[in-house]
Amino acid sequence: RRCTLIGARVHEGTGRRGCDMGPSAYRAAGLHEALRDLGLDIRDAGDVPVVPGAARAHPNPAVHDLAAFVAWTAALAEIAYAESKARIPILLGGDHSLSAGTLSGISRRAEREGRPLFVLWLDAHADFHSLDTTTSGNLHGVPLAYATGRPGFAGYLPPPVPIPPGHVCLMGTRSLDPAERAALAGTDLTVHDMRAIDEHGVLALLAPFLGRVARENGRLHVSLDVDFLDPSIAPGVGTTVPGGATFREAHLIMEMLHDSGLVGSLDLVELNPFLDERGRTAIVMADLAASLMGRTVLDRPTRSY
Ligand code: DIR
Ligand code: MN
Ligand code: MN
Ligand code: MN
Repeated sequence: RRCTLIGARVHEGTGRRGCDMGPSAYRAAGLHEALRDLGLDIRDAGDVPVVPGAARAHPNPAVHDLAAFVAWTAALAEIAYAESKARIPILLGGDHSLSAGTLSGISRRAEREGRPLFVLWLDAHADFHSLDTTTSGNLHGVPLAYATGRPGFAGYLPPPVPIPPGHVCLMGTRSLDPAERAALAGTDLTVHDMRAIDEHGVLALLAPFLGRVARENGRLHVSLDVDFLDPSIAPGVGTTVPGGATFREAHLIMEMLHDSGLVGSLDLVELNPFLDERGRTAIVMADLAASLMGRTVLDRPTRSY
């Protein structure tokens, strides 16, 4: 299998500085070497150069750094589309606003392949605001709404090939704003909140979704936000929320994803090295990526769900 690491030093989508150091931290944590040691053909494309255009205003006064968001989305959509033709792009963030770009590029690729695109969103949050509903104005809170074609982006970003909300599965959810909760209620997105993980475990929740992606010959995109994890194991993120996934819950998800053979692209987002403790969050995230790409303790027969 072949993958490409793509650094996306976007930080404008959050309220705190430091996410722009994410790609360097993953490299320092040995992500490239860990994947190479799995026998993967791995290429580092370096950091995508993006220069935001002139500032853009929005009727919602909370919205900030819209010009940066527009520029990053366009640039990352291009590279995600190109790199997903024959390789697995791994986006090294950078805040979660970058996923608006990844998902645009990958959904265009999936359409071109004639395959349905499915998305697994591992996050404490739903990132389901539109430009009109965000109250923080932090655009890391909007990428999933944009990619699923919700209204509220016209005139600012090009319309993406919309991902059907029914093809999206959220896991780890534990912080929703009222407008997101209302918007989610009107869709058929699958939301497995932390309570569902407590009650059923990740295996029982994830297996049916992977089974469906396999049956429909889908392409799967995984977006892993650092705050999916419990802050006790992953402190290096600007929006920690208590009660997150454990180390083993997260690894089991990655191991199942590897076994499924379905993952075609991956975002590692929201790492803030400035808030991290001696790189430990970067190392946890790099280890999770290695699990997803096939690192195991024992060899097991490939499993289908
Ligand atoms: C909140 C927080 N829903 C917002 N979102 C975060 O600002 O829109 N997403 N932290 O990762
Ligand atoms: Mn997020
Ligand atoms: Mn989050
Ligand atoms: Mn369908």
